[in-house]
Amino acid sequence: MGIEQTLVLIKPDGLKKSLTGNILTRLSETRLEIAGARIVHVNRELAEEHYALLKDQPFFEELIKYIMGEFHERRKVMALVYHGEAAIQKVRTICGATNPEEADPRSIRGAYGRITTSGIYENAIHASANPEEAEREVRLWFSPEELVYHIYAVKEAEAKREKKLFWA
Ligand code: IDP
Ligand code: MG
Repeated sequence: MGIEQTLVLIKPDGLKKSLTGNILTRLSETRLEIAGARIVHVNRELAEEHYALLKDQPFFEELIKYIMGEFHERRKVMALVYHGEAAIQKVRTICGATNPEEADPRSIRGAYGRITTSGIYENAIHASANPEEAEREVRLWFSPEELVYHIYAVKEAEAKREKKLFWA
């Protein structure tokens, strides 16, 4: 297994329920390091790219609205990259099963998740499921400059002329 990186998202229900601190505390049980963290506005393009593998599922459209924050009046998530030995499995174990009602009650999803009356799994947290998914997701949500360690290939290149925001 060796050193891995995995993407974690605290989903809009987790933010709305003020669970950020609790979830980060639970994740610290893994003794993994945080390689990067950001609050991200989730537009439809990012949401659909993130869940591209699920686009044929009947719940896809609701899932996109959920991760975009449409049900929780906040269009943002907290994205983190955890780094260390067997990071992917360690984080998945603490998250618990996808269905919050089947998840171990001591897991994050078991403790904080719910299924809404319209059938959405509000399970508070996302974590990459395997190495291929982890690489794809870390590269989707973070630029290399936002991470303090790199396990995926990076390259140096001249930045194209791009507009950036500066403090006025
Ligand atoms: P995972 O998040 O445990 O990796 P995935 O199968 O990748 O599970 O599904 C992504 C997300 O889609 C889940 O976390 C959950 O929010 C939602 N989801 C998955 N399966 C269902 C379902 O059967 N009904 C409603 N929502 C679902
Ligand atoms: Mg998944």
